[in-house]
Amino acid sequence: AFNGTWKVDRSENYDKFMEQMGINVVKRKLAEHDNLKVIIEQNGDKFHIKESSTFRTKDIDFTLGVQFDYTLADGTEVSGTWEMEGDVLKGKFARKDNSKVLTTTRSLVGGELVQCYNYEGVDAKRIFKKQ
Ligand code: MYR
Repeated sequence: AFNGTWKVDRSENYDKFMEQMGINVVKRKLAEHDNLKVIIEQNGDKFHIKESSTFRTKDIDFTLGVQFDYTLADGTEVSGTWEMEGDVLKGKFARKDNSKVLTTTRSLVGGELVQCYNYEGVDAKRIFKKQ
């Protein structure tokens, strides 16, 4: 169901979220227009994701419930897991620099992919349209 090519369409409170993450204003302005695209391929418990944006392109492989490392576009390193709860993907990732936790979910809402983020009390959303 998550399979496909998803392009970011709009974001909610993403600037505040990035600010809470400690990202400076210059990078936040660039990140606002990052043209993020994620290609998701799910096979059972295994996911392959191709991420591309104005910052980089990156291939990510993970298995539900199995811890993996990931580096955010600004260089912040995290480690954590994705799990499936019903129709919702729930991710929990700890930053390696301060061990604080970023939680994120992916769900399908009205044909759009909605990714929610939380870090230290600040919530944000990015909404993707299928290509
Ligand atoms: C993936 O499934 O796409 C790879 C793993 C994602 C890990 C957590 C993603 C959080 C991204 C937050 C970006 C915020 C930039 C401050």
